[in-house]
Amino acid sequence: MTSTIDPKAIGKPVRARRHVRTLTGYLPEVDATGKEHWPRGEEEVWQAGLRGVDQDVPSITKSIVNHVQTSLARQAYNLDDLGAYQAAALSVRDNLLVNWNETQLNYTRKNPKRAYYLSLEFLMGRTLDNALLNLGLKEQYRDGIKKLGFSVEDILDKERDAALGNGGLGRLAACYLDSGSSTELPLWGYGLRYKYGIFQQLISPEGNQLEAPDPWLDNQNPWELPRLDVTYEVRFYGHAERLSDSRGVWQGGQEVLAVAYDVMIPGYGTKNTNNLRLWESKPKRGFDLNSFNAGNYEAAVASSNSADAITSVLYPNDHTSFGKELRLKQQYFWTAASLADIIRRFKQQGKPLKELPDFVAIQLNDTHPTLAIPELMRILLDEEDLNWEQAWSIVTNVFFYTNHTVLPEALEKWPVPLIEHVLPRHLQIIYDINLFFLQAVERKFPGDRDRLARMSLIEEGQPKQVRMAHLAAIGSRKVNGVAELHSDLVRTTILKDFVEFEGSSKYSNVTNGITPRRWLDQCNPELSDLITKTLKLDKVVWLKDLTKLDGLLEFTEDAAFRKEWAAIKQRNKERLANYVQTTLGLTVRTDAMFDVQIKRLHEYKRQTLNILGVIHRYLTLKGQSPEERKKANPRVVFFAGKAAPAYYIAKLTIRLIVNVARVINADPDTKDYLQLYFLPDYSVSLAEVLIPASDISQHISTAGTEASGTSNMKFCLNGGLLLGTVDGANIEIAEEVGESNVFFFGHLTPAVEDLRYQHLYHPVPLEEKCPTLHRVLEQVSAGLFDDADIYEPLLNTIRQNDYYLLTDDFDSYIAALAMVDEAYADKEEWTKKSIRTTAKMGKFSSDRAILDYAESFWNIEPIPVTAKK
Ligand code: NBG
Repeated sequence: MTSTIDPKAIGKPVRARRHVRTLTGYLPEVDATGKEHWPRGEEEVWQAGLRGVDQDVPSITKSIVNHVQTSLARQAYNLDDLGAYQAAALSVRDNLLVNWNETQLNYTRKNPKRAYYLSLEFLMGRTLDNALLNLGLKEQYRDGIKKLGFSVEDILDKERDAALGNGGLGRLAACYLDSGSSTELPLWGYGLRYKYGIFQQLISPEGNQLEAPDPWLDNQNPWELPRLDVTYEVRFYGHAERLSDSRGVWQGGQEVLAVAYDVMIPGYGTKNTNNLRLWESKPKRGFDLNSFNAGNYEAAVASSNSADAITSVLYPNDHTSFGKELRLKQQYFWTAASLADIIRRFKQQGKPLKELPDFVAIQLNDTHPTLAIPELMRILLDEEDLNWEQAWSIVTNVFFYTNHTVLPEALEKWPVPLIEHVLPRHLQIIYDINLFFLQAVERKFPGDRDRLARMSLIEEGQPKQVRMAHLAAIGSRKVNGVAELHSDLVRTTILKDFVEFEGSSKYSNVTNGITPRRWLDQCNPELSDLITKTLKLDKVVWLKDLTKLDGLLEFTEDAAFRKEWAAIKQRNKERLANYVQTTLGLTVRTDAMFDVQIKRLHEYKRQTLNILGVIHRYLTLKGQSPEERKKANPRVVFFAGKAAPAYYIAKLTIRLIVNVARVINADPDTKDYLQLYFLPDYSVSLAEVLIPASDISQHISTAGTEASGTSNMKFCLNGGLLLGTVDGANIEIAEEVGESNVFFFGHLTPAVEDLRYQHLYHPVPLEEKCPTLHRVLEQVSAGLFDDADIYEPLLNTIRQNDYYLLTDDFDSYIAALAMVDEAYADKEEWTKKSIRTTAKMGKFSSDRAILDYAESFWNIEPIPVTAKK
């Protein structure tokens, strides 16, 4: 034997890679009689070694101690809360994996059609509490952890949020995964394992938002299972050539490795545990050895760095489209790896590819995964040798596309030269799709050139751009919006031509939903218990069929019940006040109405309207005598939310809120009647404290701009009332709970275009149009809250143009706030409204929404693992 290394062999696998049976998707082999035979060793010995889900306190504490001792290599005397959290989490994970394995094996055996949810964002929040709830082990862990000398609350608090998302779109994806497992659907998620999630928001002394990285993986992440053997190679750049019959080849460029990390998604009240597979990028080879040998160390590590960069950060942008190469690479990396994995799983069954749509449905969450369409075409044409018609027919029966916004600035477009550079073969395919598509349009609407230009996948200009929403629409079997109004707007505005061409049945609606497990039972346990007691139902029953909440209606007239209901709200307010005290050192009064607006900062969401309303209230109070003031309804106003780091106006709004808070909270004349807080670093966990504490919450977007909203559902489910515009899911909430239980104001969607036209062509000076708002702006300009000039750019968006219609809606907004005050004065009636609101939220469970997708789109069915618990 010689120890000399052959340089040519460096970096090459020792032997050709063979497909080994280490992946999921295999079944035991059967003998001639059809009986499964044990693959190796003594079956009894194996069986004795296999574990089930721990059920009793002694097994649980044993497992936790075991993890302290082995996984953490610590002892009782050097274990802190974080260590206890980690050990408890690892023991929970063991249980999840037992169910996960069983679920996956069951799917393999039954081989059903499966659905895959492709989302660039999954805003999961914390896992431990949810996993315990879904496993039905909350009480056992509470007892066990106590016996080990820790408190479950302290331990839960040690977990960091998995914040792999920006806002509603990412949180919706997380709710859908929970519901997919809870309804026992064979549904997997595919996403990216960002090393850094959404930034941490800090507020400087001047009130500016500062962004710090979120290194959420700094501590070991117990909720993922690295699958270092599940890897795919993903190519970028290089060159593409066309062959005959629409086929092509793509070679050269850079190859990057995608490595799978699996996150277990337990269902509630079932063993079904689905998978969220997140990809991490890795250099295919750590070093480019040629450069390394030539002494060029920097070039050698450069490609490794660029490969690692792909999954290093979540883009913190929200409702913007931006032509960044790295973002395009993220999108392709993720869709290519996910498709490769899906096709591998399908092919393992030995079925012909034309049957793919019978076994696979892929949901595109917004346009971010649209490259999956040309990528599947590439695989089918170039690798599987299908012809164009065969390939296109498969593609258009596999994909489904959900649109989440009609805002023009958020509709993704990619410059043609960029796609050509990064994905040359895909650009050819996109051009081919476009040609065939436009030829068909031309046949239906001969000579209508404007229509062809409007519908083309390619927008003319310098540079030309690929319109991803058009590609997603024509490449999918169904397209939907996320609330009735929004779906109507999709059909009548951004995709109108497509509806005319393809017919309206392809374009439908699935109103969003939220998981009542996290958004009621976990965040508001007292209310959940009261509901269980009152409905006289097992908790599992109503948490899995939320329409059962309807049964609360008959208790609205029950004074004792109302008292309990109101007392819980009060304790939730105290819990929030306590949070503010411990985190910010500020004392919040809890005998006032809690008024909350929490969401990403964006002009269309109109936090500015809210803060200007607060200033108006402040000025009004200041102008009153102490006697008059005593009649005021005391209010505490909370804001929380992040602004995209480059969104100047949104950041200025934060600054204004923070500085108004500083002045108002220090004013002895008014501070008993009005307090204002901006809570930094909004997150899922913070939402879980804020939402149950709200008396009223604000959802006040310009009509027609908020596709759905999902926090509106969360507040209402927790008995908070809604103050909003006639927009998104607010409308459906009002339909359910009754208009007398919500507070609506503002212009309606059909009026918006005309108002904008008036602003541009027939402007009326603000002092005439809306003197109340004029007075507020004057005070801000005069420097009442900060340096006089700072806010001018923000105020000018209102004075000039006013695209989001603050000047049109301000007066009715103030009137609506007054109605809220008046209604709140009658506490009994308010509590009735609160009960009625919760009672009518059944429609908004994400279980309903996911079943809707399963039945009307994906055509998949529940595949229960075994009998329910
Ligand atoms: C957001 C909408 C919300 C909606 C969520 C989830 C995007 C692009 N859209 O109104 O603005 O609730 O999606 O559907 O993030």
